[in-house]
Amino acid sequence: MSPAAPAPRPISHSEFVDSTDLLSDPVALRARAAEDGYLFFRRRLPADEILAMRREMLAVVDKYGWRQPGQDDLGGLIDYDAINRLSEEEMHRTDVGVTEAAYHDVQRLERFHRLPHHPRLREIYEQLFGRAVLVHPRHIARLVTPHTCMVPTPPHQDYPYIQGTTNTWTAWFPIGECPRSLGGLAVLRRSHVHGYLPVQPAKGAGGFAVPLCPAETEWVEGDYGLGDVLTFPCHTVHKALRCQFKDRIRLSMDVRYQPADEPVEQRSLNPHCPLTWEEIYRDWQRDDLKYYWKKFPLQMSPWDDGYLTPRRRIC
Ligand SMILES: O=C(O)CCC(=O)C(=O)O
Repeated sequence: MSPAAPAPRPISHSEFVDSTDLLSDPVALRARAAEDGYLFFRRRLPADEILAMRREMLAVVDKYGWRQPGQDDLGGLIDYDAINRLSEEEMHRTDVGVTEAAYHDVQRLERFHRLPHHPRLREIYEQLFGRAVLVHPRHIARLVTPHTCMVPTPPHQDYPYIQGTTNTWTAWFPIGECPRSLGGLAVLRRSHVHGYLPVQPAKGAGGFAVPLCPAETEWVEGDYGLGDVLTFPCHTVHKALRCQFKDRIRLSMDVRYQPADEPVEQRSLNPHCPLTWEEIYRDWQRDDLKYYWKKFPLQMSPWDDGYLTPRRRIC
């Protein structure tokens, strides 16, 4: 008789555990990361820096007429009709929640490229890696509007989209407060231990999802305050929660970090849009972050299409 398939474990939900107290103890920090497959830090980034970033992103949203009138420059109320006048095709050109023109405006913001280098973010990865940190310059902004074609980012791993080293970590942080009702990011605790999981086409950012089957047990989530940061290695499965509002925008950033002496794939050094770096740098006040990655003797690795090739998964 063949042995019966193990019964699927029930799915549970828990709250992020704050790891701030482990930042001074790299051994304990790494042990928690290895155990849980994520780290969460309350108020890691200064509130005034997040609010300044929010003001600049919302000014772009305002420029295109998608914000409701009568709110201050930090208010995230969106004109549902105005945003829904945009075609699905236009929205899908970026999949970040706004049109290509608006996304390019955000990508040109100097502050958007400066924030990921904040010493309080770098400190996390200096402690985790114990050696020089490479901040990937390819930052992603999400301006998740209530356009009807926007669906929450499906469960996925970042490795297929980033490649290079499996030791790359994502930092995800909202640009403003983000209660779970606004659709923050959740992680599947310990999912990194499975390594690469095959993908299937899915709706939502990235266009692929991992079918979860036995891996799906404990989703960890929380209400993000100003400056809170979630970080995880590139095999940790994560997804966005569904936004409960039809009139609010969720602003957030995805940034990647890796040890500078491990392989990196060329796309991680390119902008996350068709602009060139020169076009992005055009109005910057300072030069120190222009092409900063070129000072590292980087070891380049090739792109492999196979990771984003759908395969049947046996549960
Ligand atoms: O913010 C989102 O909806 C998706 C972010 C994400 O998946 C990532 O940072 O890798």
